[in-house]
This record gives sequence, C-alpha cells and structure tokens, in this order.
Amino acid sequence: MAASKEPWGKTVLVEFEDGIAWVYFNRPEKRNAMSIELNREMRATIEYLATDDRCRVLVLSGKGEAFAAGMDLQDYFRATDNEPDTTLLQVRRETEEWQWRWLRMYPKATIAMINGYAFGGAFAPLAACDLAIAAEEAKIGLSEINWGIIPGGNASKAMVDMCGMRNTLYYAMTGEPFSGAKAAEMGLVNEAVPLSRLKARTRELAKTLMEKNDTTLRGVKVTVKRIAEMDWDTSADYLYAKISEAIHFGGANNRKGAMKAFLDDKKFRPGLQNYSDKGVSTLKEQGAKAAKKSAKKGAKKAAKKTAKKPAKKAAKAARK
Ligand code: ACO
Ligand code: V55
Repeated sequence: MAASKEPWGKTVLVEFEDGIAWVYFNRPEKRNAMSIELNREMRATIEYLATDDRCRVLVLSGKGEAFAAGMDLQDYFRATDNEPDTTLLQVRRETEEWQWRWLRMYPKATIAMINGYAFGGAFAPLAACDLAIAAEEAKIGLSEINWGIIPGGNASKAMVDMCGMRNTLYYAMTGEPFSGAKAAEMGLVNEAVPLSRLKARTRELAKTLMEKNDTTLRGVKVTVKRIAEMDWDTSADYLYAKISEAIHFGGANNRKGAMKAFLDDKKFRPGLQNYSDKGVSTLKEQGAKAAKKSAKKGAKKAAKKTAKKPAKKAAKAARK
C-alpha cells in the first residue's frame, strides 16, 4: 500500500470501486486540456497508484464533455515559448513520464475510457493504455495541423502504432475529427458503445481482467508490447524467460490449480472458461453477438427482398 499523501484532488480526480481506480482528467471547464499542473498531478497520481492495492485496474477518463482536448495551448505552449530550454525540456519530460513512460508498461491493467473529445496530446496516453473503449459519439482527432504544428509528444507515433500508415497519414494531414465508432474500426480503441453504456461496459471489462491472476496478466501485457519490436528468435527466448519470471513472482498456484481442474477433475475448459482461486467462470464470446445481429439483418433483408419482388411485379403488371 502506498504511504505518502494522495497527490490528486485539483486537476485529477480518483474514485476507487472494488479494485478499479477511475482516474479522471478534471478540468471540465477547459475540456480537460492538459496544463503543466495537470501533467504534474497526473504523473504523481499514476506513480502513486502503481503500488496502491486499491488499484488493480486503472481506468483513465475525463470529467465532463471531454476525455482531453489535447495539450493546453495557453499554458503548455504559449506560456512556455519564452522560457529557457531547460524549463521547456522539464515540462515535456513531466508529460512523457505519465503519458507513456509510466502507462505503457504500467504494472496494473489499464483501460482508456474515451467519453468525449480526444485531440492531439490525448493520443499518447490513449494508446499507452492496454485497452480502450470509446463512446460512439466521441470526437477524436490529430488536430495539430489545424493550428500549425506537426503532431508531436508521440501523438502521431501513437496513432501509426495502432491504426497503420494510411489512416494516420489521412487524419494527421487533414486534421479531420472522427467518431468513436471510426476509432474502433481503425483499431485505435477496442470497441465503441453508446455513451449511455460506456461506464457499464468499461466496468464489465475491468471485472473480467480482475478474474485473472494479477502477476500473469501483467506479464501478458508487458510481453505483448515488447515482442512487437523483436525478431522471432529473441521474442521466443524473452517469452520463456518471462513465463518463468511470472511463475517465480506468484503465478505458480494459478497454473497448477488450473491444470488439475482441467486434466484431473475435468471441471474446467480453458478455451471457454477462466480459472481463479475464486472459481471457474465462463467467458463471454466476443463477436458472437455481432455475428448473430448481422445474420438477423441479412435474413430480414432477404425476407424484405422476396416480399418486395412480387409486389413490384404486380405493380408493373397493373401499369401495363
Ligand atoms: N488548450 C487550451 N484551452 C482549451 C483547449 C486547449 N487545448 N481546449 C479547450 N480549451 C478551453 C477554451 O479555450 C475555453 O476556455 P474559456 O472558457 O476560458 O474561454 C474552454 O476550454 C471551453 O472551450 P470551447 O472551445 O468553448 O468548448 P467547445 O465545447 O465549444 O469546444 C473543443 C470543445 C472542440 C474541444 C474545442 O475547445 C477545441 O477545439 N479545443 C482544442 C482542441 C485541440 O485541437 N487541442 C490541441 C490538440 S494538439 C496538441 O495537443 C499538441
Ligand atoms: C504534442 C504533445 C506534446 C508535445 C508537443 O502534438 C506536441 C502534440 C504531449 O506533449 O510536447
């Protein structure tokens, strides 16, 4: 458990709920634009929560209409224009430290919950989180070109990592905003849901993650991110080392118990269920609902078509 005084409360808000730490940008009147103060508070908060047991899953979101409307153009850019280089570098470093140095390999699972506007400087923390869910209605964009800078602070790096070259060039060059639904289509977020369901869906996802072994889950997220930049031989070697590390760190019992439940007791099927010391739970099948829906839609369309055809024919005949 972290010991020192909780560092949030002004521009960052934290709410704890059964293992979830809901971390909010909290400058709604400024659409959560990231000021120097906010970056400092966020850095301290993220560092603090890394060793706080109340946080097993960290959710990053924004209060009010925005996730975050990018960096604060007044406070982060204009006001620092005439500061010495060393001050500017310090300000940047404080931002980077939380936006991706801490968050990318964070020791807890992280979810970005994109509740509204997310521009420019919001992209690095969005992409640094392990998972992301957006409101369909959210407006998201690399708006830097619109006001005259190259997307920096790793905003464009974040997008090209997640969405590929064509998508990134299009949105970085045009500066057009896109919806949460489009963000899901491009892989910037895992899924988009109506804003009214955003928090419930995020909570559900966090709960799924909390049924896993914390140590092993941490190993999974860190290794997946690291191996993306490795060759196959290095990756294989590294992964075996990390498997051993996770067992050494506290993943051993989970593995042993699960193998017994599957191989000996026949009470657990790892392909469809999750095993933890609290029991076995059946996993939701991703894509099943969507497939069903489109099948239904297809069937409806087909039915309509066949219903329409004779009617059309009859109308034609009547005209004759
Ligand atoms: N920097 C500084 N102030 C900001 C920012 C920002 N990025 N975003 C919003 N604000 C302030 C506004 O200046 C305004 O302040 P005021 O009430 O003191 O005048 C307040 O927040 C509300 O903003 P409005 O524009 O009035 O809100 P509206 O809901 O109409 O629009 C929107 C919201 C679309 C987010 C708009 O504020 C906007 O375009 N903001 C800038 C988005 C952006 O491009 N950010 C920079 C990305 S690039 C980078 O981060 C490096
Ligand atoms: C951006 C963000 C920065 C920065 C410079 O384009 C540019 C966004 C997160 O910090 O220092």
